[in-house]
Amino acid sequence: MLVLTYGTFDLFHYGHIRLLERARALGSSLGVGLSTDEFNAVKNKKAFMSYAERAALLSTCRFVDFVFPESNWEQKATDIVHYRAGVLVMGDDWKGRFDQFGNLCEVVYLARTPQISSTLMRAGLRDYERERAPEPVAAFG
Ligand code: C2G
Repeated sequence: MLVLTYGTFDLFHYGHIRLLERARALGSSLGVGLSTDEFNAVKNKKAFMSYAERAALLSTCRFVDFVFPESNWEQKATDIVHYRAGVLVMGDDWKGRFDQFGNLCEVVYLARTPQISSTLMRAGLRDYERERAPEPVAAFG
Protein backbone atom coordinates (compact mmCIF):
# COMPACT_ATOMS: atom_id res chain seq x y z
CA MET A 1 0.00 0.00 0.00
CA LEU A 2 1.29 3.47 -0.95
CA VAL A 3 1.86 6.11 1.71
CA LEU A 4 1.99 9.82 0.80
CA THR A 5 3.50 12.69 2.73
CA TYR A 6 4.24 16.32 1.88
CA GLY A 7 6.70 18.98 2.91
CA THR A 8 9.53 21.39 2.15
CA PHE A 9 12.32 19.14 3.53
CA ASP A 10 14.84 22.00 3.51
CA LEU A 11 18.32 21.28 4.94
CA PHE A 12 17.39 17.59 5.12
CA HIS A 13 17.83 16.45 8.73
CA TYR A 14 17.13 13.53 11.04
CA GLY A 15 13.71 14.91 12.01
CA HIS A 16 12.71 14.54 8.37
CA ILE A 17 14.35 11.13 8.12
CA ARG A 18 12.54 9.85 11.23
CA LEU A 19 9.23 11.06 9.77
CA LEU A 20 9.92 9.36 6.44
CA GLU A 21 11.06 6.13 8.11
CA ARG A 22 7.88 5.87 10.23
CA ALA A 23 5.69 6.86 7.26
CA ARG A 24 7.26 4.23 5.04
CA ALA A 25 6.70 1.59 7.75
CA LEU A 26 2.94 2.17 7.42
CA GLY A 27 2.86 0.77 3.89
CA SER A 28 4.91 -0.84 1.13
CA SER A 29 6.05 2.33 -0.65
CA LEU A 30 6.31 6.06 0.08
CA GLY A 31 5.75 9.04 -2.23
CA VAL A 32 6.76 12.54 -1.14
CA GLY A 33 4.99 15.66 -2.39
CA LEU A 34 7.88 18.14 -2.25
CA SER A 35 6.90 21.79 -1.96
CA THR A 36 8.04 23.76 -5.01
CA ASP A 37 9.88 27.04 -4.45
CA GLU A 38 6.74 28.85 -5.62
CA PHE A 39 4.51 26.95 -3.16
CA ASN A 40 6.97 27.69 -0.36
CA ALA A 41 6.30 31.37 -1.07
CA VAL A 42 2.59 30.63 -0.59
CA LYS A 43 3.49 28.93 2.71
CA ASN A 44 5.60 31.99 3.64
CA LYS A 45 8.66 29.72 3.75
CA LYS A 46 11.99 30.59 2.13
CA ALA A 47 13.96 27.38 1.68
CA PHE A 48 17.76 27.60 1.71
CA MET A 49 17.95 24.86 -0.93
CA SER A 50 16.24 24.87 -4.33
CA TYR A 51 13.52 22.39 -5.27
CA ALA A 52 16.05 20.46 -7.40
CA GLU A 53 18.55 20.25 -4.51
CA ARG A 54 15.87 19.22 -2.01
CA ALA A 55 14.50 16.62 -4.44
CA ALA A 56 17.99 15.21 -5.08
CA LEU A 57 18.60 14.79 -1.34
CA LEU A 58 15.19 13.22 -0.70
CA SER A 59 15.70 10.78 -3.57
CA THR A 60 18.82 9.40 -1.87
CA CYS A 61 16.74 8.44 1.17
CA ARG A 62 16.07 4.69 1.26
CA PHE A 63 12.60 5.24 2.73
CA VAL A 64 11.48 7.34 -0.27
CA ASP A 65 10.28 5.61 -3.43
CA PHE A 66 9.40 8.69 -5.48
CA VAL A 67 9.22 12.47 -5.25
CA PHE A 68 6.75 14.74 -7.02
CA PRO A 69 6.07 18.49 -6.87
CA GLU A 70 3.64 19.90 -4.34
CA SER A 71 2.35 23.11 -5.93
CA ASN A 72 -0.76 23.88 -3.83
CA TRP A 73 -2.75 22.86 -0.73
CA GLU A 74 -5.58 21.25 -2.71
CA GLN A 75 -3.69 18.68 -4.81
CA LYS A 76 -3.59 16.10 -2.01
CA ALA A 77 -7.09 14.88 -2.94
CA THR A 78 -6.18 14.32 -6.59
CA ASP A 79 -2.81 12.86 -5.63
CA ILE A 80 -4.41 10.34 -3.24
CA VAL A 81 -6.80 9.21 -6.00
CA HIS A 82 -4.23 9.34 -8.79
CA TYR A 83 -1.60 7.34 -6.88
CA ARG A 84 -4.23 5.17 -5.12
CA ALA A 85 -2.61 6.01 -1.76
CA GLY A 86 -3.87 4.18 1.31
CA VAL A 87 -2.38 6.55 3.91
CA LEU A 88 -1.60 10.27 4.15
CA VAL A 89 1.04 10.94 6.80
CA MET A 90 2.06 14.28 8.31
CA GLY A 91 3.92 15.36 11.43
CA ASP A 92 1.60 16.21 14.32
CA ASP A 93 2.37 19.92 14.01
CA TRP A 94 -0.31 19.52 11.31
CA LYS A 95 -2.70 17.51 13.51
CA GLY A 96 -6.28 17.91 12.30
CA ARG A 97 -5.34 20.09 9.31
CA PHE A 98 -5.80 17.32 6.73
CA ASP A 99 -8.66 15.30 8.27
CA GLN A 100 -10.82 16.26 5.27
CA PHE A 101 -8.91 13.68 3.23
CA GLY A 102 -10.08 10.94 5.63
CA ASN A 103 -12.82 10.02 3.14
CA LEU A 104 -10.13 9.12 0.57
CA CYS A 105 -7.51 7.39 2.72
CA GLU A 106 -6.32 6.94 6.30
CA VAL A 107 -4.82 10.17 7.70
CA VAL A 108 -2.02 9.65 10.26
CA TYR A 109 -0.19 12.33 12.24
CA LEU A 110 3.16 11.23 13.64
CA ALA A 111 4.95 12.85 16.56
CA ARG A 112 7.34 15.55 15.41
CA THR A 113 10.99 15.05 16.38
CA PRO A 114 11.85 17.63 19.05
CA GLN A 115 14.85 20.01 19.02
CA ILE A 116 15.55 19.86 15.30
CA SER A 117 14.20 21.95 12.43
CA SER A 118 15.51 23.69 9.32
CA THR A 119 15.10 27.00 11.19
CA LEU A 120 17.24 25.81 14.12
CA MET A 121 19.85 24.50 11.70
CA ARG A 122 20.05 27.83 9.88
CA ALA A 123 20.49 29.67 13.19
CA GLY A 124 23.08 27.14 14.35
CA LEU A 125 25.05 27.46 11.12
CA ARG A 126 25.03 31.25 11.45
CA ASP A 127 26.41 31.02 15.01
CA TYR A 128 29.01 28.52 13.84
CA GLU A 129 30.22 30.83 11.07
CA ARG A 130 30.28 33.81 13.42
CA GLU A 131 32.46 31.90 15.88
CA ARG A 132 34.81 30.86 13.11
CA ALA A 133 34.99 34.32 11.46
CA PRO A 134 38.60 35.65 11.61
CA GLU A 135 39.24 38.46 14.05
CA PRO A 136 38.76 41.77 12.21
CA VAL A 137 42.15 43.33 11.42
CA ALA A 138 42.57 46.52 13.41
CA ALA A 139 42.44 49.49 11.06
CA PHE A 140 45.68 51.52 11.02
CA GLY A 141 45.64 55.24 11.30
N1 C2G B 1 9.03 17.10 10.80
C1 C2G B 1 9.20 16.29 11.92
N2 C2G B 1 10.11 16.65 12.85
C2 C2G B 1 10.86 17.78 12.70
C3 C2G B 1 10.69 18.58 11.56
C4 C2G B 1 9.76 18.22 10.61
O1 C2G B 1 8.52 15.25 12.07
N3 C2G B 1 11.75 18.10 13.68
C5 C2G B 1 8.03 16.69 9.80
C6 C2G B 1 6.92 17.74 9.63
O2 C2G B 1 5.92 17.57 10.61
C7 C2G B 1 6.41 17.41 8.22
C8 C2G B 1 7.68 16.91 7.51
O3 C2G B 1 8.64 16.58 8.53
O4 C2G B 1 5.46 16.35 8.29
C9 C2G B 1 8.28 17.97 6.61
O5 C2G B 1 8.48 19.14 7.39
P1 C2G B 1 8.64 20.54 6.62
O6 C2G B 1 9.64 20.40 5.56
O7 C2G B 1 8.75 21.61 7.64
O8 C2G B 1 7.21 20.64 5.87
P2 C2G B 1 6.09 21.73 6.10
O9 C2G B 1 6.62 23.08 5.84
O10 C2G B 1 5.44 21.42 7.38
O11 C2G B 1 5.10 21.45 4.84
O12 C2G B 1 1.14 20.35 2.58
C10 C2G B 1 1.96 20.09 3.69
C11 C2G B 1 3.10 21.04 3.76
O13 C2G B 1 3.81 21.08 2.53
C12 C2G B 1 4.01 20.64 4.90
